[in-house]
Amino acid sequence: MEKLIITCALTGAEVTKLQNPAVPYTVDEMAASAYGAYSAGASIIHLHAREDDGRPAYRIERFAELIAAIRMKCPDVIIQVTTGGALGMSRNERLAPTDLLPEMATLDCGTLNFGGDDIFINTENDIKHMGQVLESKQIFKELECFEKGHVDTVLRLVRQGYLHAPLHFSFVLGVNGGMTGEERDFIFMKDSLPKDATYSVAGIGRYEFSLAEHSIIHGGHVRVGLEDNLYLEKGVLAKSNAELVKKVAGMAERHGRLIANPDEARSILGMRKVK
Ligand code: KMH
Ligand code: ZN
Repeated sequence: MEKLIITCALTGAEVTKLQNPAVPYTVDEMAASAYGAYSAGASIIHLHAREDDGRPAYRIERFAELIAAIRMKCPDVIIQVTTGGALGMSRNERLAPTDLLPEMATLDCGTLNFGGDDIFINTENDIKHMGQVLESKQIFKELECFEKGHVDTVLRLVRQGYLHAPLHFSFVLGVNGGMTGEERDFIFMKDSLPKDATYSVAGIGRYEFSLAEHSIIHGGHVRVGLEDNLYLEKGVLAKSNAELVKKVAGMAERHGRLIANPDEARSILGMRKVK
């Protein structure tokens, strides 16, 4: 089996320090959290920006500061910027960090309810436009799919010539409004992919570690982090992103799966160039 690529989603846009004081906001907090995750085995950092008070940010200056601070501490880590941003951001706001030409970025592949009155909007034209922006800038895409219809959309857009290989998917399962994160959901998603595609799994909330284990066993990759889940175990808040990564690294060891370093991750995913 390939080595395991662990992604750490440091902070996202929705969780707060009121829910868990370890959620990083400031540039220093983000860099320290990235370093902890990287030292524990993460080779990809999934990056959202926050202002110091925790508000989601899309300012290119803030992303530039964050990337520089993370690079200082983790020179070879793969930085994956979000283009999902936060609910309510426009297409151009969400694309802002791609002007920094990061090595990797997410592409969200369908609309879904996001709890209460919230909707995470990704129209077909959004996906086509944002996908073409990433490809034209040679930024490696991670295709975020919250349910099976999103996978089908990607495969259709590939057939129609709007999106191109390499196809690397992220199944984000367990969002209220998307697909749940039971084992059968994961199997259905992974069995729907073409043979040469790669995938990582991000379980939201209580699904984080059960899905990580299924993916480790089946040869997929794993995303964990405070963006997705605030708890180390039921009723116990995680003290850091590093703690969540360490838990997955321990699981991988028990299953005999080695952990990929960033360059190994680049090669497994077929990333075009090492920056
Ligand atoms: N904050 C969510 C609405 C991504 O990073 O690409 C979207 C999100 C997806 O987190
Ligand atoms: Zn995200």
